[in-house]
Amino acid sequence: MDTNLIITSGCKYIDIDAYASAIAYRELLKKQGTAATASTLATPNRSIPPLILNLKYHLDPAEAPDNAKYIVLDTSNPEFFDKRVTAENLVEIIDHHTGFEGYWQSQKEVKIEIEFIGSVCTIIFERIIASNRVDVLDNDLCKLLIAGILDNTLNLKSSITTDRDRAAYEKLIEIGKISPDWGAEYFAACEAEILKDLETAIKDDIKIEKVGVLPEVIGQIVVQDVNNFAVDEMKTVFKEYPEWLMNVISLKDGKSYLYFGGDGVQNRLEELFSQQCKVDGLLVLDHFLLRKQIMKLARQ
Ligand SMILES: [Mn+2]
Repeated sequence: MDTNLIITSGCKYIDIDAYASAIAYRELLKKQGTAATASTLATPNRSIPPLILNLKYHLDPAEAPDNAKYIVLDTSNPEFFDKRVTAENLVEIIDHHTGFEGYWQSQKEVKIEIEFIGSVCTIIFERIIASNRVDVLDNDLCKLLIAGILDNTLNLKSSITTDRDRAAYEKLIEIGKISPDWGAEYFAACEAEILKDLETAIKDDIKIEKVGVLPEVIGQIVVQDVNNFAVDEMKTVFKEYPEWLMNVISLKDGKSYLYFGGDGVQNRLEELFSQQCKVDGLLVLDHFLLRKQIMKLARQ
């Protein structure tokens, strides 16, 4: 396609929220007469299982013309943008992570929408509706957006879930005539990928960013039941890092199990969460928090 407008996301890995929102935004722009491609140099992580890759929508090859302009979704920290993005070729950012809103407000030439809601897929869905382009929302595109919303909000149960996310989910189910089982099917497909290779699943979702008192290296994984989680296998992933934190979200009991390593980390975490560890190297929160919420807490 003859276009220089490229929709992309972060540089290390991309998750289903970035993947689905980039594809849906491309489809919306196309319908509006603006040709765009959606591509990444990053690795799709385990939130994009074969079930998703077998839908009819895909990313485009990551070829970029010299005069390419970029739209970045699902991240606003310039350090982590897709490697093709520069200060000169960036035109728009849509994100739901905190920390860089102020910086981008001062960069007047870049269009910005950064809101702390459940998922970027919700924002793209709302844009489709606001543009009167509900006709782009066929069955497969609805499935993609629903997967992004459910993954990033933990099945709409995370406290970052807003009424906007819930409304987007309900409307997508209705518009695409999607079976209410689609969410469970999607989560089962992700879990199967994780169990196949836990180490890779963890590695493909590590954030390296220094925020407040937190260790610089933070992993996250969602499991049905923490009792089936292979803690020793997880720890081998972090061997190379002097300090690290792993957020294991256990859906069964609705808690975050924060495993960590490194000198002084225990004291810093106990202070941040105003809570003592019952076992060394593990802090159990009585409710689950997403990594972005933990990072937001540490920024305050
Ligand atoms: Mn996201």
